[in-house]
Amino acid sequence: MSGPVQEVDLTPWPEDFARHYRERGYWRGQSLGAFLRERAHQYGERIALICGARRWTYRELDTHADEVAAGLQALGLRAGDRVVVQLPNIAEFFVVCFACFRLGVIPVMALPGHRRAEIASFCAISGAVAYLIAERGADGYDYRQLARELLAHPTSLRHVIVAQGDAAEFIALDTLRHEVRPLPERDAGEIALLQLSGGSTGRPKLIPRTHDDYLYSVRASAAICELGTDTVFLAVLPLAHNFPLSSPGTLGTLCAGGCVVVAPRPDPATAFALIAEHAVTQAALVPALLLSWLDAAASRGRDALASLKCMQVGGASLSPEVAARVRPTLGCALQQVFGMAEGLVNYTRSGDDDTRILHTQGRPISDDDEIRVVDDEDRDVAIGEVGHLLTRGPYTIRGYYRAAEHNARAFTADGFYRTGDRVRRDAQGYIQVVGRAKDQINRGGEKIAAEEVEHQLLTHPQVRNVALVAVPDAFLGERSCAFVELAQPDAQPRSRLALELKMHLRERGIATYKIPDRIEFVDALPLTAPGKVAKQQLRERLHGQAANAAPLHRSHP
Ligand code: OOB
Repeated sequence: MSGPVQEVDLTPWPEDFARHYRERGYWRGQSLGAFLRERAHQYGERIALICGARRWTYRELDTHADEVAAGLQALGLRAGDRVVVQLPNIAEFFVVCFACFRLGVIPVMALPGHRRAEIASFCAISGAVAYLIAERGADGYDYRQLARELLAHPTSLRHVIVAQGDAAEFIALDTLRHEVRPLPERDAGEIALLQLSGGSTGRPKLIPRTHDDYLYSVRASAAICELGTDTVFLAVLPLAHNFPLSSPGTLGTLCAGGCVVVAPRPDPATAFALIAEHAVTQAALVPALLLSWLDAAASRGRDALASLKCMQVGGASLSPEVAARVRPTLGCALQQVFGMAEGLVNYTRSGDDDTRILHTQGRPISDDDEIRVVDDEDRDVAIGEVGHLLTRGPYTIRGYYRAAEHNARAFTADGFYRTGDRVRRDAQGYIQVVGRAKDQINRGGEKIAAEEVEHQLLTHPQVRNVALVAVPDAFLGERSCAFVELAQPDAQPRSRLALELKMHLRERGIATYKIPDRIEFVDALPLTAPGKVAKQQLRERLHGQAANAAPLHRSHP
């Protein structure tokens, strides 16, 4: 009989797998801190980062990271401590992350859109001792206010550090630049960072990525994407997200000796100006953003984009029709990227024919990425058949951070991660994503765990039951619709109630992108035999309306 399951930070790879990954040269025992040091020796005076008017060489970035590591140490931070990092797209993001990597402090990669509910969860799960913010986001949001709200309740947080702008009562990052002292080298098998899972359950999940596994995915991605010292990568998506960070993203660019240009905002006006000014060669976008760039290039012309060589698109489904517009409209190649913060990343390759590039989401990074496509009973389906994607490999986690109960469901007994994606795979290993089994909404690449929003809505006294489902949307791919069963259906006008429910969610401090785009009131939610809400029926209801050209994208009311 087994006792209660033990919570662990890092579920290790079995020893025979670990040995194999080392023998194959995937895991090289280098930490992310040592990686930057090595690049600084190699590329010292080359420009590593451009952010606004600032340009930092590899050597400067390396030194800044050392100084801040010393400052964080002086503040009392120690190896193994967790720090929630929530920064807009600014160069300090890299300084802070590399400072943490050098100290062995573990950054939790929060996104700028997260609000009190999410940040409080990340703190509670990780026991973070510090929260690192900027005064304001690109949208003007004041993160110091969020910090104050967090500190108003019991919390593990001891420090709030402000990396840019007015620190008010908190610690300004600039005051933390200390004289550099040598630090012990980190063990590359340790957790380097905690990524966030898109999730499908009520509680967010943190993803422990080790130095060894993360760096392998970065190095291999940079090679597959053919990055080099001539690469100029424009970072438009939130810097902390796994796609622009590591696939191959900013870290891949630094790995290759290229230059990272940080875009404060992703809109075409901002991005096109930066592309022209810095002769950008690559960028990574989600499909919704690609659409807005395509429309802008089609109407304004693409003169500003002459330097672009390759546009990477991933994070959500890209339709072949939109994919086909990339070369004629932007004048560069398209590379599809299908990845996940848990690990596995797939790329189409530059030599692939158009059918592959337009219609598939590529094939895995590694020969040792094991892929299974299975039916509901975990039996392998034939090549070309649709099934659930399971994966295991040298940079895919074996378990979430401190989530033993969930891990038992999210992984098979032999360590395959259940991605929740429905795919088909061809004889050459190319994967096409056809849908999703997990209870998640992919809103333009931003992932919403349905259960999380449902739990929040259920805290409103008028909500008896609720189900959040995806509504097809021409721009974002999907938006969210909450079907709500009321406790007292006639208590107040529904239009007012819909507004009140959205307000309620805002007050509970959830990220704006998670607030339902639309709310539908129903007398009773349809149930399946075991008494679960029949979400498929609700989705079909919405699809039926879409076919009738109802304006589904409009927030309701
Ligand atoms: C990336 O990472 P996450 O963790 O935000 O989301 C992963 C999920 C996948 O399981 C899949 O459901 C969806 O996002 N997804 C795609 C896709 N790329 C990701 N669905 C359809 N087509 C694609 N190309 O989104 C991510 C991480 C690293 C690289 C790229 C994307």
